[in-house]
Amino acid sequence: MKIAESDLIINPNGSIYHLNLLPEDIAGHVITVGDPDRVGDVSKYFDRIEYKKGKREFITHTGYIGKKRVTVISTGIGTDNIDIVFNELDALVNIDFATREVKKTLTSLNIIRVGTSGAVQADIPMGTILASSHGLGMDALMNYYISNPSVEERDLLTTVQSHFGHLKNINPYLTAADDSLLNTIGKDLPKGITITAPGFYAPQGRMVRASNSIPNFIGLINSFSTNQYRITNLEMETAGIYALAKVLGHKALSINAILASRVKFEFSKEPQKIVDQAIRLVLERI
Ligand code: R1P
Repeated sequence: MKIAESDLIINPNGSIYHLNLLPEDIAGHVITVGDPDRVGDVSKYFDRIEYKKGKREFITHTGYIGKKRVTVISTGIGTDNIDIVFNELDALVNIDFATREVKKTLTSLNIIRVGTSGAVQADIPMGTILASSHGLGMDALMNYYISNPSVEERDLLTTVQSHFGHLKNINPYLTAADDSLLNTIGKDLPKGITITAPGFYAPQGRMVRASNSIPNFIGLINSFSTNQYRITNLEMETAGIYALAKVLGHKALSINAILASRVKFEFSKEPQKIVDQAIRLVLERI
């Protein structure tokens, strides 16, 4: 079935609408970062940079580490941007732009987020590099897609929901990391459920001047635990990445550089160093 020109917008030069990329521009290994400036912090470790492209907050460098071709792309902040980046990355590899039809043989990308995050558990110090075992979304993205959670994902979400109780109109969703990436790139890293918020301030329990509608949100989050899992950290993309990757048939893992402790009320004095350690760890293991 032909995908409409209004649904999949291709620029006059054959590139996809927001990312400004051609199908051949994408490598099988894709690193996503939030901050456009972090793209160069990753690609400076490439042995060779093939090209640099960009539009809006979506900056892309593709190059080689040895013989491995790697793409690094910035998503900007939030799961609304993850919607754009993941649909367009998928279209670049799985839709024939000439016929506007889904290809017969689908490609599954390995997608690794290297992002920053705040810990919600006292025993996770700043400087920790943490792999998200699951993404728990408090945003609305997955209200718009049909997903097919596993029994384990459904059960864990039910347990989370009964812990949280009724939170206004929030409809959480939960997706596991890709097992093979979690057990290779994330093998020896601390792991936990990453909670993804649709904002930085009240949606992450911060109080500056406005009054928050959920009292002691961090306490509610960090008091959740099962025999196997607890919520370890907060950020703004992981749940959308895990859920959309699964819907579209890609593998995803989120690696978090812990820059803040939300329970000790601290922020790192050396954020760049911690992010650099996370970048180098991922590039060595990819
Ligand atoms: C908020 O400051 C941003 O930082 C975190 C959050 O997920 C959000 O995108 O990640 P990045 O540093 O990867 O952007």
